[in-house]
Amino acid sequence: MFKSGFISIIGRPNSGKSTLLNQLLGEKVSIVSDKPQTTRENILGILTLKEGQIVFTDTPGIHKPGYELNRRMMQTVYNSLEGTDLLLVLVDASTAFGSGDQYVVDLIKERGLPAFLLLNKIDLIRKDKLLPLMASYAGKHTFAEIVPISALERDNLELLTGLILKYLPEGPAHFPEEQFTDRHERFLAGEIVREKLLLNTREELPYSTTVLITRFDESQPEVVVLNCDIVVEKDSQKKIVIGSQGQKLKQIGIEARTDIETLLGKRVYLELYVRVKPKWRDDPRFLDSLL
Ligand SMILES: Nc1nc2c(ncn2[C@@H]2O[C@H](COP(=O)(O)OP(=O)(O)OP(=O)(O)O)[C@@H](O)[C@H]2O)c(=O)[nH]1
Ligand SMILES: [Mg+2]
Repeated sequence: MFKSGFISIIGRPNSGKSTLLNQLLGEKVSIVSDKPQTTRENILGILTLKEGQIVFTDTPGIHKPGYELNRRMMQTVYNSLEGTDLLLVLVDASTAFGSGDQYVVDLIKERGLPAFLLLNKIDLIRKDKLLPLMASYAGKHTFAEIVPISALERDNLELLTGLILKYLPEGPAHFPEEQFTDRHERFLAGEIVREKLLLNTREELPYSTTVLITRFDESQPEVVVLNCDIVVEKDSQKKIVIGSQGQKLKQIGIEARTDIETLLGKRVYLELYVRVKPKWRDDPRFLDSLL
């Protein structure tokens, strides 16, 4: 009996949702960083096994929206709950339960969807903390399963895949076997630049930058030519991204090019520009243009 279904991965920012998706697929479809609010759009990850096809949706971290960008990110999370067979709710087991986590629990209760609670990052906590933590979550909601995992170290991921298959209905594959995401290479290339930008910046910069691929030229046999705008909100931020003598931008470019070459399996010529667009996070037309 072949099974199939749609599964949303939800949780607070930084809980490890994108790391989990990449590890489950064995492919990098979603960028990861140590800064919260890394993922800004829903990204599908498709896992086809002999027993069935699991279509995961990686979603932005659930947070209180301050800007129009963040309101849209949250809307994206709510959209992902429609037509979902099962939720994977990630929590960071190494941080204390707070009001943000309560908000996530309330959201699940309200929607009434079957949900697994995944206690992630168990590599960071003492073994004897685990059982009390599982018991405390069991008291907050009737989760279908509570599974301790380490997405980073792949702990319990096979067990998790098995449990997911158990809960999925019988059904046909919705995507071809070799397809592992709904996103095209142009989007993934832009995300890679944004990931390197996040990894190389601090404080408010990760939140106030975005990336636009303005040219994706595959017409040459040997090399793909990419032009990319890094958008910031202020001149001072532009200076930081460029760095003294252009060092920071150069570093971001080198790191991004290497990963994009791996993605495309071709040499890449990548040109980065830094552009100031005041208040872009509250500009609906600009935000529309990012999609
Ligand atoms: N130690 C440890 N770190 C982890 C684990 N899973 C994820 N991380 C780290 O946690 C940070 C956040 O990971 P992401 O996968 O970007 O988290 P996310 O939930 O997708 O975050 P947003 O997209 O911002 O909502 C990164 O630094 C990861 O390397 C884990 O199992 N153990
Ligand atoms: Mg993410």
